[in-house]
Amino acid sequence: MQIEKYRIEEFNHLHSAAHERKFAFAASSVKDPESILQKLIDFQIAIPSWALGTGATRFGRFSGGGEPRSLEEKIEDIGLLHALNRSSGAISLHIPWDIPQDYAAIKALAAQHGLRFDAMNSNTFQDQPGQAGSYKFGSMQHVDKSVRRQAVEHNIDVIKHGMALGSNSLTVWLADGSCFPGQLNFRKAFRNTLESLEEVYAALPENWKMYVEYKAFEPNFYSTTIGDWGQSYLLASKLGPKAYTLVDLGHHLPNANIEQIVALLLMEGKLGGFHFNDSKYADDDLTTGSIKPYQLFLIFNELVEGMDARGMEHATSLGWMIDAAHNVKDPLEDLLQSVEAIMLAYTQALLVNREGLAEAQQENDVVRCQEILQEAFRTDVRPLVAEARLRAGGALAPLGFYRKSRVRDQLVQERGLKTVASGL
Ligand code: RM4
Ligand code: MN
Ligand code: MN
Repeated sequence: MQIEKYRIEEFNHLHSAAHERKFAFAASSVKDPESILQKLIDFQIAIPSWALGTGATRFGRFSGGGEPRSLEEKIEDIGLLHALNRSSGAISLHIPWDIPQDYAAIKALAAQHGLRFDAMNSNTFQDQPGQAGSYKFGSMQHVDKSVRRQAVEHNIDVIKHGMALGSNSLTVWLADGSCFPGQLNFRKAFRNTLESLEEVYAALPENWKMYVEYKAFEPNFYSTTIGDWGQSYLLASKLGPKAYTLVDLGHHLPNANIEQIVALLLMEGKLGGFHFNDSKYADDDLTTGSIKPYQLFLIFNELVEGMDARGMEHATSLGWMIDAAHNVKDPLEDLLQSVEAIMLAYTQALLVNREGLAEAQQENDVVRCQEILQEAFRTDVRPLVAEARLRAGGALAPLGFYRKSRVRDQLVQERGLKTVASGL
């Protein structure tokens, strides 16, 4: 389905008087609202192709119906999100879950919805039918060279799919590691991984980036070969200038100071991209901003400060992607909430009084440092984000529109109740 523009306009009209009042107040209390609005309009967050259906835990899966049955329908779903919020103008594909059959047609469809192809994701954590070697004991780290070779070939294949679609980055996340002490020689596993990644790196086109994602644990529970940002940074440094670390918010040990990790990676020019989600305990893949919105703000605070210090473009210098799963919510509603939370945190970070903070830090005025950060965090920036969306042609309240026009019911009617999307 497609949402006609006039329906969004009609909806916005109903809400415009209230919005204008709130926006006038919000704009009058910030410095240079126009430049903030432009930054918000430019900022796009890629939607993962693997998170448009209902996720599952190992205990069960409870589908809500109307899930996309093909890559085409996934693009259509992201098109719906983007039509409503104008901030979801990209798709991140997971291979082999979403191998395009007809590149030209897929590209044309994406373009029709205003979407570009963000990072391509490879998958060497599951065995595929007909595959010669097994990834049960790892892929790029594997003791058997032929399995490592197979993993390398797969990644090179993913790059080729991405080239055909106009993507320019590859995200490598490895489940490699060990479940028990003694199972693995750590040094050999790391070296094998490096050697394999070097082969993939050599196949990267000139303008491509490689994102090396880390994760503390799961599915391996004793060690993970790329388990933290240090290990990822080490690999990215050894690989070369096209390799970067990717930070997934759910991939740290409890209470890790992610904002500090972000600051240092940025300082070293090695932060490549983000997988947004939220978590309480581990890789919970919950809606971004649903559990720790202050942490999200603090991360954006470091991102804005660090990117500005290096003269980087907020919208394009890093890969911004969501990586979430939806077990109890409608995936599209969940994604609308995540994008909104990201936009809010970004906006709040733009409001931080940078000179004031630097001065307070210099004077060791700890109280004032906190006041400055929380002044920004406690500002209601929703009207600013809504105004940016309005100017870009989106809905004042995307979720409100989605529910009022019963988008999910229509999708169920079109696609059926018992559809299953490929992915998590
Ligand atoms: C992993 C990791 C990867 C994602 C897979 C599906 O935990 O976050 O980025 O591609 O899940
Ligand atoms: Mn991830
Ligand atoms: Mn994950």
